[in-house]
Amino acid sequence: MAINYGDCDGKVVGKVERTVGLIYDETMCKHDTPDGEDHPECPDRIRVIWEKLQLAGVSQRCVVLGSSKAEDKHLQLVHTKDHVNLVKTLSTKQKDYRRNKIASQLNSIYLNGSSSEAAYLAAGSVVKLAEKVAQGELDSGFAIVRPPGHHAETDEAMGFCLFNNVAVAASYLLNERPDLGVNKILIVDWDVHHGNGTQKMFWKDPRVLFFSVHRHEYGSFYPAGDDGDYDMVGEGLGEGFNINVPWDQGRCGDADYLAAWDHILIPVAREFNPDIILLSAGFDAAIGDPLGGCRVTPYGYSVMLKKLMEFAHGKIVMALEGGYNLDSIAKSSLACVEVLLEDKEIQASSEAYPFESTWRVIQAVRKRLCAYWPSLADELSWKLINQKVPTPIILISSSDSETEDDAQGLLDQMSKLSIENHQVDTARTSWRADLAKVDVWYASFGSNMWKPRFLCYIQGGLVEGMKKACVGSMDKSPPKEIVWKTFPHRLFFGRESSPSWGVGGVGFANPLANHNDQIHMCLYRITLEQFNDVLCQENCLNVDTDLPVIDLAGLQLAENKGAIIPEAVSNSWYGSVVCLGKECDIPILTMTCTLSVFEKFKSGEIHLRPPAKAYANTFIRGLVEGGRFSAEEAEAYIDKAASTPL
Ligand code: X5A
Ligand code: ZN
Repeated sequence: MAINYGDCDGKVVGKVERTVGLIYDETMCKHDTPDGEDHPECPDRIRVIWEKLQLAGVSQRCVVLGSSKAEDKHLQLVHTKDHVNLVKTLSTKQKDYRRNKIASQLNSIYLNGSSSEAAYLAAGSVVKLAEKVAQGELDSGFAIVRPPGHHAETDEAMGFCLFNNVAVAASYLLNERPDLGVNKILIVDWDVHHGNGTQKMFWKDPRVLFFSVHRHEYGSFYPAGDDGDYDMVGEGLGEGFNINVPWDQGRCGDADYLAAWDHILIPVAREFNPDIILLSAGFDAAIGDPLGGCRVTPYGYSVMLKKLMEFAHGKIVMALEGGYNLDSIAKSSLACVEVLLEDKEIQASSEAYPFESTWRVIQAVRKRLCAYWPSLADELSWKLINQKVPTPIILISSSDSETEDDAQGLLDQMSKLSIENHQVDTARTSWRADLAKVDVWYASFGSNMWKPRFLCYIQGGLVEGMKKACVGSMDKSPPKEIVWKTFPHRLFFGRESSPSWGVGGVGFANPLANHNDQIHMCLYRITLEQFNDVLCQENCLNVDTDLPVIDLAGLQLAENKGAIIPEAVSNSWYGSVVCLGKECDIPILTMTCTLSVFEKFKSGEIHLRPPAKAYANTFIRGLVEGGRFSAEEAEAYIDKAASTPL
């Protein structure tokens, strides 16, 4: 350890600077999109971090190490031979089209001639750093690597990740280096996405305590599904050694993350007493991140890291995962390395308090895990969770959006805004109560005509053929009545693919009536609250919104005008709510594309396309079970709609 002496009130005080390793290699910047297209996971991510550390004079105080290629036998500790070979043979000699084909069969992956080399360097560098920290040559370190790793599964690349860098390093220490005496590893994953790959790799392994805090939103946030939920606690000997903190909304910030630290992670880490900590350090929960929609500040990251330094004698290996706002990730990284160097006194406290939903999640996690970790057993005090909430609400889209918000701009906004949180909270709960009192007919004309599929939107879940589970409505009561009706609108199929059904068109109705056409619809009597939740799910929006997409005034307007385009869905696939009339004095609503999008279908600017097989099957089942059609008639109806030009 290097010791700096500073002068303080005439007395000489010793300040210990810890030995911090950094790994950065420009070669990892060569992994890029094959066609030069923009992508959030871009080469500049690691460049800006490295430049920031240099400019701040911080890298100069660290031990800078060269990168190193992972060995196949180490990769195979967590990956299959086939997967390692696949990545290995993405060599420069192969033609782009072959790589593009491989990439297109994977979820959120691009590949070029340098991807293989970068992936080997990313994994190898984390292994190297972990080894040096474990053996005491370094106190801690940061591997500034890409591609990231935590989504990579044993046998599959996904979510911008090729090899699971952190998992390879953990497995290397445990299985290949008994001499280093690492028997227990805590992996902390603060990337905004769930570390699905890492979770699975150590699912039954009590030597690895995996902790991931991430946006989950009932399974709708990437990587989607139930894996990231808090009841996924591990199995067999590993039961209790997997901890997920699944946020059910975006916008979480320092206060929310620190509450998860103070009331889950830190007490558990104290009980587990790790020999080393590996940190899946994605910075996409940072304020201003275009994918994350959360608001963690560099200060927040530095406190979270500082709190981890009380364990394992401060042996912490940070590995970069996600993080897509270049400015945010550079600042957050700098704040973290400064903490590793131990030259930052952290005392500033945040003004904000956690969201109510944050306490709900934390309490659920504690309850689920207290059998394994006694320190989680106590009920949190009423006083703690009912602290006044002075955090201003910023009305920005917090979804997986492509817009890049300037972090400083947001901070400025935050300090100016002073909307009382409880006003919004009240609005949020009361719109549901109000709209739950009003019934509408939801007229479905696609796969929703099959009741079990429609029920996914009410009760959550999925039916055969669907690629992704639905969240369901907040009100899970089934429809009160079902009737079938025929309307004078055109049915057609278009767009390339859908999240639910994969490649193939999905059904639309022309927004305007046309007396030459007929569309068969299944009408479900549900509440206007449920209709809102269906509308959100059809448009890939979060159902847990502060305001309804269509309120009573909107319903009135739709009845009067025949159709409305609610602001929140105006740019989505089903951007138009059409009123088809009334049945028993209850308005009949359907959702379809807007008129302007319909014009684009007509002109060919947006493609018509026959439905995906699984989608068409569901559609047919609905029509047949509705009792009006034979399977042949249903098929003919679809074929005609799919083959007749608009
Ligand atoms: C490492 C990471 C995110 C993938 C998002 C895909 N991956 N939509 O942040
Ligand atoms: Zn991420």
